[in-house]
Amino acid sequence: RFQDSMSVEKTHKFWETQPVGQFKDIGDTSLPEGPIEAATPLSEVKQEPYNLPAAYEWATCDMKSDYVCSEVYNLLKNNYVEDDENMFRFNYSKEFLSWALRPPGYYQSWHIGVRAKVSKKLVAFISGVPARIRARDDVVKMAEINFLCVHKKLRSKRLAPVMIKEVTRRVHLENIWQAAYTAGVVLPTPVATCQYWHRTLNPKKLIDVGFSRLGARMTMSRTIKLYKLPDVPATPGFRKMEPCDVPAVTRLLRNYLSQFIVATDFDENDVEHWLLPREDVVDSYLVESPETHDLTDFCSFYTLPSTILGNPNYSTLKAAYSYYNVATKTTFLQLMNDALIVAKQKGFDVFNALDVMHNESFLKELKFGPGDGQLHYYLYNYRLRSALKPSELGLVLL
Ligand code: NHW
Repeated sequence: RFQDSMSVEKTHKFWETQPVGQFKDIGDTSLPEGPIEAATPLSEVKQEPYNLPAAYEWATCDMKSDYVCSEVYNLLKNNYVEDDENMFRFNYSKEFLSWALRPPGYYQSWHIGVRAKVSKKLVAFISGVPARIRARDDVVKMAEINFLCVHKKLRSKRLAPVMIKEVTRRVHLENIWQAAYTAGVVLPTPVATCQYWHRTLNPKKLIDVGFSRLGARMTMSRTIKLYKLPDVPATPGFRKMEPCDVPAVTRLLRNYLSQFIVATDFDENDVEHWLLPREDVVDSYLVESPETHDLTDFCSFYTLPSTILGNPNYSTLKAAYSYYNVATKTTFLQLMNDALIVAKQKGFDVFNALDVMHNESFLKELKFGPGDGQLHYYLYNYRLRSALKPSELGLVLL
């Protein structure tokens, strides 16, 4: 089977019309970095929503409403991203969605549903949240687009392009002209192509559900021994992050992220929202020096279970996803080993990490194995001279 990079590029009737890097421009270093199209006056932004097929209507989703949050949850639970073999489907929790969609300064108008006019059933969704993302020296206000989902029965009807145009319009109305998003599919054109790595925590279950296979010349008991972890973290001063840590964590993180070519630009409000621990949503730990009480190291992961499709014994795969990590005094190896230990204690079956930032420095030694899918990062209306290496990216989207 040919890999994406070798296969013939598909045509993209929609994406060819959008201000994104195009395949034909790859390698053309004469094109300038930065916005592809200039911002237009707000009075020139289309005031009315795009047209939907007659049976459907737009609905702005109030994610503060438990009922609406449940509707979005159920749409995604049944129709969102599956692996290539259709064995697993992401099952973002309601609490997670409420967190992911309501960061500081969020716009309710960017939480966009499509409903059937008669039944009012929610059949599609797309969302944006505001973020500052730095590309080289340029800190840009962007929308992070996520949770694009069309009900399985409405696929391949070109609904997605209309939804993307509508979210673009509503982002423009807030005078924001750039966006960042990730996808497993190849579109024009990735700013980076990353890989997921998986660290087995519960080998028996992962093998039983078909997530992994027993290695060659391995028995189950040898496999269990291979992935065994200590019961408690090893680093002195390793503890859960607390509200009083927000200023120091922000300093640690800002300093760390400044070295990457494209990175998130977190201030204290962002750190409070995105990194303070929330049960079953996001976990953050840090190392406080026992002598000086300085915060020297930080690690975090978010909770994203997947539904196991059609397995008689198990219904949910409990997965932790590496989020932002900073090591200044402890080694990344020891820090992330402690992250694995707490994730195991919390009952996760697997710990996933992308090869972004300095993650390569611990993946192999901590017994992560490469996954099969790739995750492509994209920017909308922002050009970089050439694609980045994963290690040049300081950005993790949910
Ligand atoms: S990626 C997860 C996306 N969701 C899923 O995979 C869930 C399961 N699949 C579905 O629900 C994280 C449907 O298959 C979807 C497509 C809805 C994906 N990104 O309606 P049609 C995100 O949420 C293009 C972008 O017939 P469909 C990030 C495709 O290439 N484009 O297809 C979202 C084709 O265009 P082309 C995607 O299968 C970022 C067209 O859609 C895409 O019924 C969004 C076909 O449409 C994807 N993941 O529905 C962009 N998948 O030109 C934000 C397919 O190739 C951009 N397509 O002909 C920035 C906007 C804000 C700017 C502000 C300045």
